[in-house]
Amino acid sequence: MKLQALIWDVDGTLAETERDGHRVAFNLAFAEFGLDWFWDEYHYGELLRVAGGRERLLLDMETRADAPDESRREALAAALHACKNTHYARLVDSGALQLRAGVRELMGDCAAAGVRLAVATTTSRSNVDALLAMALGDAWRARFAAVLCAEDAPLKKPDPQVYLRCLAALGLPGSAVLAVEDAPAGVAACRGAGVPVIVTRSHYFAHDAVPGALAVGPGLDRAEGWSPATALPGRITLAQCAQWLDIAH
Ligand code: XBP
Repeated sequence: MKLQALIWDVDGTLAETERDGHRVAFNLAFAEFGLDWFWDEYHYGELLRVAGGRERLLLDMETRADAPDESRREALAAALHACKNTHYARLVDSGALQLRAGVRELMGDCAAAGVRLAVATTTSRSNVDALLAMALGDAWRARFAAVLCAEDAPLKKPDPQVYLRCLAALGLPGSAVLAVEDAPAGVAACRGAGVPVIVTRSHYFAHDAVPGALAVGPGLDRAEGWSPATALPGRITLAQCAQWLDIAH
C-alpha cells in the first residue's frame, strides 16, 4: 500500500528537547519550589528510561531520602510537572530549541507529495504546541492531520496506545504509514501497533538497540551512516522512506 501519512515522535526526534529543554525546565521547577534537587545530564539519561515527566519525578522520588512520604508524592509530582511545562514553554520561546536538521525538509517533501503529517507523542500537548508554534508558526496545527499527545493516550510508550489512536484518527492501517522515532520505547510502541518505523538517533538514545526498526541512522539531514544503506544521496527524502518501506513489504 502507498505511503499516506508520516507520523512524528516529538522529543528527541523533532528536536533535541530532553537535555536542553525538559531537563533544564525540571531544574528550574525544583528551584522555584525551593527544593535542593538537580538533575544532571547523566542522571536525567537514567530517568529517561521511563516515559512521561510526571512518571520521571515519581521514579526519582523513590530513591530520594528527602522526598515526601508516599501519600504526598503524587501531588508534588503533579505540581512540579505543571511548573516544569511552564518553564519549558518559556525556554522554547527564548529560542533554546530548534528543529533537528532535515526535519523541516522531510515535512516539505510530504506536503509536496500529498502525504499527511501526524504526531504521536507521550509528551503534554502544551509542549508540542510550544515547540511547533516556535518552529512552524502559530498556524502549525493546520499542517497536521492528527496530533496525539499524552492527554489523548494516557498509556505511555512502549504501550502502543498512542499509535493505535493516531491510526484511528487518520483512518489508516499501519501498512499505509511510516513513523519516525528516536527511542527504544517509541519503536516498541510502533511495533505493538503494527506501524513501520525508522529511527533517527538522538543524544540520549545514541546506542540503544531498536529491534524491528526499518532503518536506523544518525539524522535526517544526511544519507551517510544509515542502516540499511540509503539508495539516494543527500538527506533522507520521502522517496528514500518509500524505498525502505518497499523493502520491508
Ligand atoms: C517524551 C517523553 C516526555 C518528555 C516530557 O515522549 O517521555 O515525557 O520527556 O514531557 P515522546 P512531559 O518521545 O513520545 O515525545 O513532561 O509532558 O511528560
